[in-house]
Amino acid sequence: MKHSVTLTCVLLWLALPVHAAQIITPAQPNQSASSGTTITFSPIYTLSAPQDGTETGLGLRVHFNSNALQSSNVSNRFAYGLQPVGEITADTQDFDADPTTDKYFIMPWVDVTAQWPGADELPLNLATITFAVKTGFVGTTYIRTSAVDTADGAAFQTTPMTVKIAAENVSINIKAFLQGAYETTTSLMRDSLRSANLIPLAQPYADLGYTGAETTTASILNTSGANAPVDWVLVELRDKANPITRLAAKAALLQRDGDVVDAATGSNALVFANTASGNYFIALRHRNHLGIMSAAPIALSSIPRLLNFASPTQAVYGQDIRIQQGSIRLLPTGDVNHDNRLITEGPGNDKNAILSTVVTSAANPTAHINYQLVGYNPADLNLDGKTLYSGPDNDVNTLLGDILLAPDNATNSTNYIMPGSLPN
Ligand SMILES: [Ca+2]
Ligand SMILES: [Ca+2]
Ligand SMILES: [Ca+2]
Ligand SMILES: [Ca+2]
Repeated sequence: MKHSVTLTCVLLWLALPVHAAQIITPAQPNQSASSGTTITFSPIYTLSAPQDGTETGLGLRVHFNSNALQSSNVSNRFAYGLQPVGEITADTQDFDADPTTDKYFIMPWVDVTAQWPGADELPLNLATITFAVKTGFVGTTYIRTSAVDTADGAAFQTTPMTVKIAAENVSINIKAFLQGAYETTTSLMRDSLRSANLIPLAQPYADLGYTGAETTTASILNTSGANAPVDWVLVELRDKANPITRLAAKAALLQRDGDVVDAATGSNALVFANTASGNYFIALRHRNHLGIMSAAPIALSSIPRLLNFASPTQAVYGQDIRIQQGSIRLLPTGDVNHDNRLITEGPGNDKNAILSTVVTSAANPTAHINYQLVGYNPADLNLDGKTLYSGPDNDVNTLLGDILLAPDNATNSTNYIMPGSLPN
């Protein structure tokens, strides 16, 4: 009796198919990347001995950290038994036992005839999965796999892919002049805002949709001479394929001699942290001057690249609206209301914005039209620290001159609308 039980067990064991472990190994287990680039994950499939290749398929989850990576494409999928790729799903049950891999998607292969994938195919590359490395993530992240279903009785073994994402910076030297502040006698810009202690310590570009945390220091604002700060400016890196899209921005200080410098350090090299080397449109904006942008995308890397908007040979995007002043070029002043146009007559005009700033100020309770309003104000078009609607050094005349002499205003009409060239 005892003998027959043993024999029955042996026969039963022989009757069962001999199943192996299904094994996934990344083609490149260790990769290095930087933000803005892409990496590929190629899961290589094989079986532990015997490699008979007669399985019913595999349901493979691919796990990744969505803070570091964005799944962008699955290609070259092994065709036999192929089923559609699943949606990207939150890994709330943490199937791969790694809490940092918060998302997964499923790639299934099914063969009811248990001939998957075929012995001559092993080892085989199941797919090429492309991930974009997200901007801002620095450190090590993993792509792991787990099995929804293995072939009947098969174990599952997997090795993760390790991705080390290094910080990458790009650096630019920018030079530009603002018409409102420019003084022909010195060929420098005036620093009246600075000398009147009106330049804020924190960047002032929330009105332009920029909420960066840049600040400067009292020490930098105490600098006099050619390197004295004139005002804050905003530098933008825009998408080479779509120049309306701002990919990165940095508020910086403009010096009297035209250098745009880091607000915290005073360095001429403006460094954009966690930004991949590559081609970008570069735009320069100011609170009340029309902005400007490079004519074409410019290759940036960690080695500072010079962009001189003051030079007539620096090509600019769209119509060249810069004001000619001898051999240099100036950004036109006058956009009090930040609508990327200069207007002196009719709806939305910048001239009335100056008037209403003066007459509605609490400091001017009797609403005098010729009141000199002291302060850091977008209506102060010549950046002398005073908003003035009429009289000597008023803020209206330069705006009016820009309108009358605009290249396309053939009739020198005061109701001409001068469009900015910065796409928005
Ligand atoms: Ca996980
Ligand atoms: Ca300088
Ligand atoms: Ca305007
Ligand atoms: Ca003024």
